[in-house]
Amino acid sequence: MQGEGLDKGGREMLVEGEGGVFLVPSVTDKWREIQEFQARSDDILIATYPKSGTTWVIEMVDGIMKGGDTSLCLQKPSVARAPFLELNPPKPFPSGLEMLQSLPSPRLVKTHLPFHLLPPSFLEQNCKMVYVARNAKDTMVSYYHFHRMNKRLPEPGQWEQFFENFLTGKVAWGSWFDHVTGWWKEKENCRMLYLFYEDMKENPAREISKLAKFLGKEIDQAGIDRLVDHTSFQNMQHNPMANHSTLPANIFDQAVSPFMRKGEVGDWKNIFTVAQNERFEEEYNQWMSRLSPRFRTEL
Ligand code: PPS
Repeated sequence: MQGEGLDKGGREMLVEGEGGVFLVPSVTDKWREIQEFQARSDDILIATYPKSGTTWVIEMVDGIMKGGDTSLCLQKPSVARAPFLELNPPKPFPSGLEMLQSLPSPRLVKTHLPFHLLPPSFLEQNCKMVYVARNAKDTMVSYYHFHRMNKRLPEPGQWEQFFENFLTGKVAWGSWFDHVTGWWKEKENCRMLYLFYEDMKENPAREISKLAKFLGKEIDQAGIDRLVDHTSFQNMQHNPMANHSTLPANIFDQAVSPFMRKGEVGDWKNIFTVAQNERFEEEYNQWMSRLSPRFRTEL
């Protein structure tokens, strides 16, 4: 994806992909290859809606898979330890598919795809899947700032415009509502651990223990303590192997907004107006039902 589907500033434009889900052309151009991806039975899929704690949970899972030896997590950037399945950046950067091909097992695979658009081999191979969901209000704010700094994503416009686009699913990877409920509905039908960002914030040691159990790894208390420390916001913020500072500014302009921005629950209160909050609640109640996952927007 070098020139087509880009706006004048070199940002990708939104396109309607499979099943009406909005994506970016660099992803839809590779759709067949993505769908034909051959998962291995010991792959661990880490799935999220964008800005829900992906990088954070990758660091936890990687540390657990390395037996709690966090020094081993410092050898490569996050994107090389858990390649992003559908990422297809301009050359010379390798695509997620290329990176995954050369990665030894057991691989960590990152995706933002909705459950129904997963390559079928993940289910055929009965892979373990970790899904992290974050409350929509904080996700929306984080995604807005990410659009400002990620020079490949579509132009976000003013906050008011982005707010509407997010609520109506007109953002890359589609509707937050469809995403979190789509994965939730499937959690008993496959080997999935469904986690919440807010729970990770509240008690990271508890969530790391849950992850270790799910992944079949025994980590002693000292290992859990090390992982809690290694994956704290402050430490990840200063860790070049986790904070994406290895990417050039023409992709992630961290001077506009750092990737590790605030890492809080409830930051939405600093930007939502009263009217936006009412509009949000109205939309939320239409989409979410008694059977949907429950979210906390403050701790
Ligand atoms: S991406 O681009 O979709 O993969 O982004 P993702 O990693 O899912 O989400 C980025 C947000 O997660 C926050 N983050 C953390 N919060 C708390 N603790 C830790 N350790 C942590 N690591 C990342 C990050 O700051 C982004 O949220 P905001 O609200 O923008 O700060």
